[in-house]
Amino acid sequence: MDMARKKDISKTSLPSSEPSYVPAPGARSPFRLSYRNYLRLIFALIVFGGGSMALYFQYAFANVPRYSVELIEKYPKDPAAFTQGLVFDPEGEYLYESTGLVGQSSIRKIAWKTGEVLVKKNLDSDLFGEGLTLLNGKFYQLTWKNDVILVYDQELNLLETREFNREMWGLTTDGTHLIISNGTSQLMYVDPQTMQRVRNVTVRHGNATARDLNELEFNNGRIYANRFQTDLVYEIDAARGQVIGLIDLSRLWPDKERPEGGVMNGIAVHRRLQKMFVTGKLCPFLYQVEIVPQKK
Ligand SMILES: [Ca+2]
Repeated sequence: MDMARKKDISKTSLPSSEPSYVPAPGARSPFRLSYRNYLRLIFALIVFGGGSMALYFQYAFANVPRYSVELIEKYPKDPAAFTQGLVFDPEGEYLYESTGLVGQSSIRKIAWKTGEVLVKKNLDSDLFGEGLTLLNGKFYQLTWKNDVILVYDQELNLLETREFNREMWGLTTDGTHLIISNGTSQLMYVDPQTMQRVRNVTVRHGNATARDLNELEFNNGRIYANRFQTDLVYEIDAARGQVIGLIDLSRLWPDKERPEGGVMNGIAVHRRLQKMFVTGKLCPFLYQVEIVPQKK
């Protein structure tokens, strides 16, 4: 992905690739077969067998629960922060944030109820900050295309710079591995000691791949992932790599109040409270939310 696309962060609607039964008005029914397609169907039935075809259509049209959010509380936050990573410490005492853009990238310790930035360390001017997580008492901060992962102590003193020759976007942890997104449907599981990839997981939505995975948050066997350029969060069963829910955050931050480039990005679960907090790039608030079924 080039810089031009990375910076093109205008808000878009839900992905158009999602399965749907509903044809456009006036559209020809997908179930009316031409003679040629009829022959293709017969051929497919012979080759794949009826059972496999049924399975194919089951996954092709798989649907998952859709959710919205109710706002519980909102807290002030630096509106100049181009949020790329967000995580609480285990007690939820402080919030930690990674911000991006060349020349503006930083790592921050924040008093989350007031938004006060208690510690801010700027990255070297050539580095573009990305995902952030806390594992075994160390913060890991990704860089987008700089081929390095920065490792800090709990006071955000830089301990070491590790080499990782991949494009990197979002980051979380299952308590063992670093889990890294790169804007595709792939999640890379990485050993934090060796920085070697242990495995890749392809995230699927029905039989399609769930693209554009960005900021991440692992909680109770699930990974929540912002979808790049949208206000949509995928809820992913981490063990199966399967999308099991779609959460729409768009109602939190009115369009007319957003600056250019303002889009939801940043998820942090407060473990003790078991509450989800979300924010956006250049967003003036941190939102505490409750996930609720989407109204029809
Ligand atoms: Ca996160």
